[in-house]
Amino acid sequence: MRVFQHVQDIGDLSLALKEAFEIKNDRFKYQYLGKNKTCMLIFFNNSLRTRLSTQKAAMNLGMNVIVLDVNQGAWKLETERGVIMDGDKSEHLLEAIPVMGCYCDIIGVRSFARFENRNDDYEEKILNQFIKYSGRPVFFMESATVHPLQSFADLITIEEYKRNARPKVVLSWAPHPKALPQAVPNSFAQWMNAADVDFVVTHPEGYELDPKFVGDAKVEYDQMKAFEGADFIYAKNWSCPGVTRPDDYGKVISKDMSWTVDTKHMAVTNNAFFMHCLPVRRNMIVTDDVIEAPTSLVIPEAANREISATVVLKRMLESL
Ligand code: AN0
Ligand code: CP
Repeated sequence: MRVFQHVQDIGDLSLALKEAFEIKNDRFKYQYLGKNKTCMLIFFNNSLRTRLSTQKAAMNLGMNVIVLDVNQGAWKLETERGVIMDGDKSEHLLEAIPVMGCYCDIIGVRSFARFENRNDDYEEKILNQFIKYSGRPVFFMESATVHPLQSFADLITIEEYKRNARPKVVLSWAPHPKALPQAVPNSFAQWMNAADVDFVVTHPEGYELDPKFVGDAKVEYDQMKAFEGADFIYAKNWSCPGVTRPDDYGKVISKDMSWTVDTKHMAVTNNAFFMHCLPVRRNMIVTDDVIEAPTSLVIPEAANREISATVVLKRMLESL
């Protein structure tokens, strides 16, 4: 595997899940695979889980790890070609990327949507430059539009906890004070569409996800109706994707607190498990009661980030 961006990159999902459980049973099974190989993790944005779980995954495989927080200690980077660099940016991404590639075998990059221009975000301008100029396999650690390591961990979690062969999985928008990217819901929709689940998306009008990711998944605008009989509730805020309201791309267009997932919402489900990728704002996205209930999977979900990252790095090492 040279790029890990979309669900298709991991190939057959049942094989990927089989490999995930094999690694979960013995996470050091491939501890010699990465000997003398270096994994470089580049962060343009903050992270707790991705930073820690991906380092742990690399260590499980015997790799060396280098982590760079671009905004702390590196030169300020220009990303646009053709700019006269007489401002505060000392280095261009077009030199920085191949330089980074010199010191490692595999690169992971986190670079969120900037919300300046929808096309730039949805064309993955930054990550595509890493793919083109680093000379290394590149895995996405949340880009402008996708967060595949999260969705793979979510799929592993659903597989572990499901109580029937084809569970009903509901992706629900929930309120948040600041504009957040669409990467998590985009990827979650893409992975759920590929998995054997009954998938429903619910959000207020204007929050329609890009068809490239949501495909022909069922969209139900009545949140309570969507929750009926659900086996898994996956809550997440996202800002306006600009599909039905192009001028509002990246904006907060609703803060409707009636969408906060509380016990009243959970009562109409099939005793559903609650999921969220974290970090989560309590009593905005979900109430204390729901996130603290025994049916809350937020911690097992985070734990599975180590597993999804180990599978992805293993696949990349095998293709070096
Ligand atoms: C990010 C987001 O919503 O995409 C990261 C989630 C994994 N969340 C925040 O910035 C709070
Ligand atoms: N879920 C997730 O990716 O968390 P971080 O932003 O802390 O890495």
